[in-house]
Amino acid sequence: MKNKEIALIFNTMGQMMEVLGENPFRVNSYYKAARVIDDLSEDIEPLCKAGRAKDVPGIGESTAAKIAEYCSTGKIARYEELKAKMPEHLPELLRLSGMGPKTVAKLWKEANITSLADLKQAVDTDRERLTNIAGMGEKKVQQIADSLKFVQAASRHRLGDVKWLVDELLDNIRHIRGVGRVEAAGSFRRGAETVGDIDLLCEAADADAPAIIEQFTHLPRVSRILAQGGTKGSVMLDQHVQADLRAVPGQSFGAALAYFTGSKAHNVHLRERAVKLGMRLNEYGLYKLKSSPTGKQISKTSLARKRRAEQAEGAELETPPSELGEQIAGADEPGIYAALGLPYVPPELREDRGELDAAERGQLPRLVQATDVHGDFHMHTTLSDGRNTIEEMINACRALGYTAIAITEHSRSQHIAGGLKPEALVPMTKAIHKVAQKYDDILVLAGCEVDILKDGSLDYDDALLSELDFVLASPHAALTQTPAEATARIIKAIEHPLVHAVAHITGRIINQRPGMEVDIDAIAQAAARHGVALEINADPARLDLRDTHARTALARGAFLMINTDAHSTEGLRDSMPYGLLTARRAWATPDQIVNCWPVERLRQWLAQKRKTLAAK
Ligand code: DGT
Ligand code: CA
Ligand code: CA
Ligand code: ZN
Repeated sequence: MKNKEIALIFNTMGQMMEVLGENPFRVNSYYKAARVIDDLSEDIEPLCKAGRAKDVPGIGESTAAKIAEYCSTGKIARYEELKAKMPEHLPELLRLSGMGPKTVAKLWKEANITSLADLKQAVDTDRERLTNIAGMGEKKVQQIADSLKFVQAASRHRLGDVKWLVDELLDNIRHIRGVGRVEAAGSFRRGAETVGDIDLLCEAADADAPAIIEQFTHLPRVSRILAQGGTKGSVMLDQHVQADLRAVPGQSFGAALAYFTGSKAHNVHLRERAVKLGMRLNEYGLYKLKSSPTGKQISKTSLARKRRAEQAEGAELETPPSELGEQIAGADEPGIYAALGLPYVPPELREDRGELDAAERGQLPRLVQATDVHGDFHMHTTLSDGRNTIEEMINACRALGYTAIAITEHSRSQHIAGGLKPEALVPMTKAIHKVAQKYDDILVLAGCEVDILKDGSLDYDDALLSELDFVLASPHAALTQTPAEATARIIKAIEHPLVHAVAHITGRIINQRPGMEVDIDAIAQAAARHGVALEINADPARLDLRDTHARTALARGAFLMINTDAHSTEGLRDSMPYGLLTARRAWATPDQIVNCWPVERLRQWLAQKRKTLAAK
């Protein structure tokens, strides 16, 4: 779905027009279009193709035409025009919080500051240049300095924000002549919650590589070529994300994929293992070392010297080190692990967190996978702030093959999110059960996402909570507590006899707010003791518990739940993969995840706290 990216472009165009001092009325029509597109639950692209985009309130003929232009060509001429009217990097400044278009215009016109780099330099070395600008005092400059720091710290991209971009690039590359296998590597492939840049790999004959790289550097989304060689291209995309493509021959594809998937620390240990076995591993393949003329193998020190020399010239070697000996693996990844005497290590585990030792001992976990998931226990409907009805959500879950779900509306304190007043709770339960009765292939729990208040108490009283089939407790406000306060707050909720699970424990939003710091070990122990499940929130902006927290939770014997927190039927489907990646990065097996349990086991677990449900 391109809604988000299109909305972002319209918003940026509005800002650029404002920087250029264009007619405020026209500027506002761009902002309005951006909001409408962002809020639209339908996919704008097919709507546009069917000529119906202009029927959406807030989208006029000319906006619809621009959307159509974008969908068919990947560009909007008006946007390109605006870009041409200002310094290339000026729009970067708009990403700073508290930096409106008017300030950007002043920085540009009055102080000749045209990029984040210029601004940083002025903040660091020449603040007078800024305070000389009309209406810009010391306080404003300090504010700019602070938000500059945050933007720099948040220069990594959320996995969910780049996924569509990676998919599109892979598809583009797959269609270039001479390309064989294509994969994304790097932190993206490892399923990390954020990625620094996108690493792509394609299989190609040496002779085809330069033309492939040439086409890659001229893809429609490329805003700038950072580097271009015969086998490697590096570009900046319109979305301010860097992407690198390397073309490698088939017999090296697996070795290159392993190398560029990383992590660096995992690679280092894998290479050490190769050396111990008298082999040599690099991005071209796995080689059995040749004996030197004296009959001895190439010494470790000469290998180390060679490796240092390679690192000095960067990760890219122009010629394979054929003098090393016979290549024994490298065409595919499993072949490399096998030749090193190891089972295949899934990319999500390659963080140097003990995976090679576990592999060697034959103790890698049987990681949870998409087909293991039969449920989702955190979702909202039109009863609070969701976009779809109870029935639509149930049917979307049935279409996903789920056998158990929970509908969990917000509680009283979340009035902006449509939190339910106490008297609305029992009618809600009845409404959910009434719809659920129609379907005997799915267990639908009438639940609630009850706020954990500041002091750890819950937002409804016990009598009311005991009317529900399922209680999910989560913190939403007062997220700046100290670690001790936050930990005590969460543990108090875990100890509450009516709570089944605790959701998004820290309340963080990646790149937006840090959330609470908690003692995850203490929380995990409490959860294990009370049979309370801890949620991995699958929303790619949250992923809270994060991977390392989730792993601690499992180590302490707590169960996990992967929940989408969906506010629409699309959310059910689109978010789950990110929660799964996080669970895999936590080494989770299906047995440890409530979503994967047979309905009988789920009922038993719920019944520990709700004897009535077992009887139903
Ligand atoms: P990122 O982009 O910061 O999210 O993290 P990665 O893991 O994608 O790192 P990146 O893009 O710098 O490099 C991709 C992979 O290439 C990395 O995971 C391991 C490999 N790699 C890159 N440079 C080196 C190096 O100097 N030595 C070794 N052993 N591996 C490297
Ligand atoms: Ca990367
Ligand atoms: Ca990279
Ligand atoms: Zn929620």
